Amino acid sequence: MTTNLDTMAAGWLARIDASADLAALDAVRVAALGKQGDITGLLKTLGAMSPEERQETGPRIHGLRETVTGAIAARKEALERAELDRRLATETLDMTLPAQPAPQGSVHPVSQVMDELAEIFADLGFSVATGPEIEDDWHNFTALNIPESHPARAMHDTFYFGADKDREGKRMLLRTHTSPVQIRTMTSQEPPIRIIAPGRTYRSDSDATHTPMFHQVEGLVIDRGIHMGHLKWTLETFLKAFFERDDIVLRLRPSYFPFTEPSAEVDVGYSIEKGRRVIGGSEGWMEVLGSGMVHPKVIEACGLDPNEWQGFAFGCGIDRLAMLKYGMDDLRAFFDGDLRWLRHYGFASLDAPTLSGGVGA
Ligand code: 2NM
Repeated sequence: MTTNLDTMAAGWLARIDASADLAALDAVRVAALGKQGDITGLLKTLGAMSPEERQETGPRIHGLRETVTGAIAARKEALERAELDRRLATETLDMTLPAQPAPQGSVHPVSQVMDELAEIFADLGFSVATGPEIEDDWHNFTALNIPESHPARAMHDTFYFGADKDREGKRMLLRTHTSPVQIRTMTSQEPPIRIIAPGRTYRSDSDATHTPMFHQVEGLVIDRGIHMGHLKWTLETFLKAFFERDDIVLRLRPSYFPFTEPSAEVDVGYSIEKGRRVIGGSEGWMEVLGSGMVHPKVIEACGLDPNEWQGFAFGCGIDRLAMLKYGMDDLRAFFDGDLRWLRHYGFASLDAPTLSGGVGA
C-alpha cells in the first residue's frame, strides 16, 4: 500500500505538471478528486478497513489528497500567470489616446439661436409650435387678412408651385412667413394660447441682406384681456434675456401689417463700443421686430369670437438676431456651408443653451 500510494502520488504529480492549459488541468482534477475520481475512490475504501489498518492508511490517503490538491492549485496559478504574461506581451493600449474622440461637427448659429429662443420663451410659458413649409393660400394669406387683391401679397415675393393645387384650386406655395403655424394653432387648439413658431421661410429675394430661404420666429398669445402692455413687456423681457443685458431700450413705432391692428415696428437701442454697434443703450436705433394686436378678422377667421379673445403677435428674422448677437456681418455666409466659417462661428454640440448657465456662454 505504501509504495502503491507513493507511485500514485508521483503519477498524479507528473500528469499535473504535464497539463498544458487550464482545461487539461481541470480534467486531471476531475479524474483524481472528482466524485468518481481515483483518490475519492480510495477515501471510500477507509470505511471497510479494520480500525488498525484505517489508522495506518487513513492519514496516508488524506496526505495524498492534500499533495494532489496543492499541486493542482500551484499549477493553476502558474498557468494563469503565464496566460496573463502572454496577454500583456501581445495586447497593447495607447495611453495617449483621448478618452472620447472630439466631435467633428458644430451647431450652426441659427440652430443655436433657435435653441436659445425656445429656452427663453419656455421660461415665459410659451411652447414651440411647428407646421408645414409647403402651405396653401388660405393659411399663408387669406386667414391672415391678406385677400387676393391685397397689396401685401406683392410684398411677399412668393414662390408658387406649378401644378400642385389646394382644395380651392389655388396653387400651393412655400410659406412666406411662419404665421400659418399660428393660424393652424388657433384653428386646432383652445385658447389661452402661448406659442413661438420658429422655422424656415421663403421669399423670392436675393441680395447682400436677403436670402431666398431665411429663418423667422413668430410669437402669438391669445387670451382674454390682452393688450399692448403685455406685448411690450414680453418683448423687453425676451430681448434682455437674449442679449444678456439689462439696459435694453425698446421703441415702438406705429406701422402697418394686414394681420395686426394696431401694428408696431420695434426698434432696439444700440451703443458704440470699440467702434462696433452693440445692442443696449440708446445712441442709435435698430429695427428688430414687427408686432401688433392680432386683427379681429384673423381671430374670427380661426373660428374664435374676437369679443371674447384678444392677442398679440410678433415676428423677427432669426438670421438677423444671430448676426446681431454673435457679430457676423455677412448673411450669405450662413448658407454657404464653408467649413472654416462653421468651425469659427459654430457652437460645441454638447453645450446646451440654458438661461441658468447663461445663453451663449
Ligand atoms: C409679424 C409682425 C406682426 C403675426 C401675426 C400673426 C397671427 F397669426 F397671429 F395673425 N402671426 N404673426 C405677426 C404680426 C408677425 O412679423 C413681422
